[in-house]
Amino acid sequence: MSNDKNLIVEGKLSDNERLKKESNLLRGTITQDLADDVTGGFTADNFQLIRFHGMYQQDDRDIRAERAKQKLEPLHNVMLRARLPGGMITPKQWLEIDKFAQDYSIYGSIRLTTRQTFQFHGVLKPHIKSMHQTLNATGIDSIATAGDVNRNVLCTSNPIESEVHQQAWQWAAKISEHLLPKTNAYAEIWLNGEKVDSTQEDEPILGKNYLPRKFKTTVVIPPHNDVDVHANDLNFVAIAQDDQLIGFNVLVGGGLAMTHGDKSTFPRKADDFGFIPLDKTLDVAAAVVTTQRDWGNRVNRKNAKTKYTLERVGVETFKAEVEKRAGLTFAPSKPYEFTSRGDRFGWVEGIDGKHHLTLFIENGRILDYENKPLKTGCREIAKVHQGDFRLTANQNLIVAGVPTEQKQVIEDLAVKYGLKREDVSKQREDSMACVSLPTCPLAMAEAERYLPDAVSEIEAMLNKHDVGDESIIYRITGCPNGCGRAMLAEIGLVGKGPNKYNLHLGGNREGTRIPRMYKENISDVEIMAIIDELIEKWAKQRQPKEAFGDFVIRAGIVKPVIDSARDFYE
Ligand code: SRM
Ligand code: SF4
Repeated sequence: MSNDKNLIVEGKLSDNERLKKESNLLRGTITQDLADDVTGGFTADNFQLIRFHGMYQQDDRDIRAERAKQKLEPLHNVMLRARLPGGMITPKQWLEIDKFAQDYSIYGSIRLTTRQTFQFHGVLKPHIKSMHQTLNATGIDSIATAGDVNRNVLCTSNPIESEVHQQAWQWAAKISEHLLPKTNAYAEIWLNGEKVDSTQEDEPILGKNYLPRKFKTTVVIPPHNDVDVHANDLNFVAIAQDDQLIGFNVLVGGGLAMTHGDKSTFPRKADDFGFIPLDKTLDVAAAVVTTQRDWGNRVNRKNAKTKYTLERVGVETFKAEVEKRAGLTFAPSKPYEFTSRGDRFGWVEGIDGKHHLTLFIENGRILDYENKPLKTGCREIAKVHQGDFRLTANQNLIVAGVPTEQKQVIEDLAVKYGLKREDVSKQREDSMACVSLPTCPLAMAEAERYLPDAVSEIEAMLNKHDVGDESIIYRITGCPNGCGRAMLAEIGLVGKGPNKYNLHLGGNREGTRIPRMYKENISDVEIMAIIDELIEKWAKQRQPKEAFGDFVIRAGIVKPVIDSARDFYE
């Protein structure tokens, strides 16, 4: 690195840079691959390029070895991730996605994600185009939900302060649109759109080589931090006065992923840049994205996210560049506080007199289970519901905007189909896992399939130690990429190998402290023994209302992570 202030990393560019550059603005040869029915997969660069269109090629890892034995190629299929800014979806749209999942996906499920959208897993090549066309016909797309672009923009699912929510949600949608790729590739390939000469196209914000790495944005309404701002590159913290949005505090450079054994990678909290008025929102969004576009590391993808750019060039240098590009000076941040992250389950009444029902969906997996036909239940609700649905960043579902006269109808359906249950503990509601096996190619250990039993064990421990009415933010991710956001949990498990996890402790309930590694590479049995002992200590020695994550710090069981770039591996 020889340039001033290390603004640009010099060296051989990563291969992803070549493929983006040669992709003809994300077209590649996807159309040819689609027509090739000899393989169920996508070849060479297209394997990566379909991500920019919201799809990942996968195969079921449970049956991979068996198919190899039979000399069959893996059962290639795609996972699709939709773009739903702020997680908003109408009942009509729900009915369409339900039908598609039922008729054309291997697993039949609708999987709600930690970023307020849904995924179809297991769509075979012959159905991919019709999937996009079905979605498009209902007003949904999957543009830029993966790849080196700005992803689905999150927004607090807060149906109570509905006026501010409505305004914040509109900003989430506007930011999402503003930062989308402008290439016509998606329409041409999937929707039979008219062909456009790509040399005549421009990508004024993302650039023709797109971003160095994925980029994530939220709009958050304090005091709820349900979107987990510190997992995101760019956050707009809503500041309201007299129930009207007046502007945002801007936080930049959060992110949770790391690589086992590589200390140049680490989770990092976002930095506070200051306050901006509403009319500067899109300019600031573009300025942060273009600064990261120009300064982000295009040599080493492991150090390419905004969080590493800030560490390399310095927060003040990055911020000054954003000010220059956006044509403003950040004002000091307005005061705000995060006090919670979880969703508010059950019914709440909004200021508009409408009712909102938050349903707990374990692992976000909507499927018809024995005794719990969740998918049918959602379908039946969608058939009569007059408001909309909101997907939460905790993989749950809100039936929003229910008029008083319809409340009982929705309630009865939710109870009938096992969507609203009395037997879900607070602990279960506060627990989360990423997808992991069998579909995730990067999974090292179970997460989604392990979570239900893992939570039952914690519930039993809480009861045993007489703190059964308490809960702990407990999250499991199948590898250090952190999709289940374990790096913002009070207890976080990070997959290391089959039935082996690193155990992290000491995050807080508000999601503003990164948990530190307490034990490395241990089994579920060892983990449960440790947690049992710690819960006992907490139950006996805690101060009034002291949360588990705060207790383990105060009791000196782990040292708090304060400045993760420097002290995470201490
Ligand atoms: Fe993620 C990759 C699932 C939220 C960090 N993530 C993946 C892939 C696509 C695996 C792959 O690259 O082939 C996983 C697909 C599994 C499957 O079968 O569905 C996957 N990520 C998920 C979801 C579905 C987890 C869930 O259980 O809900 C979430 C979808 C979000 C969405 O709708 O857009 C999901 N991923 C996250 C989050 C949490 C968040 O954003 O709030 C993170 C950590 C925050 C962050 O980005 O720092 C996250 N996912 C990653 C990474 C590491 C990125 C990095 O900085 O290095 C990867 C791997 C990569 O990009 O190389 C990854
Ligand atoms: Fe897959 Fe790892 Fe993300 Fe889990 S954390 S979904 S195992 S990439």
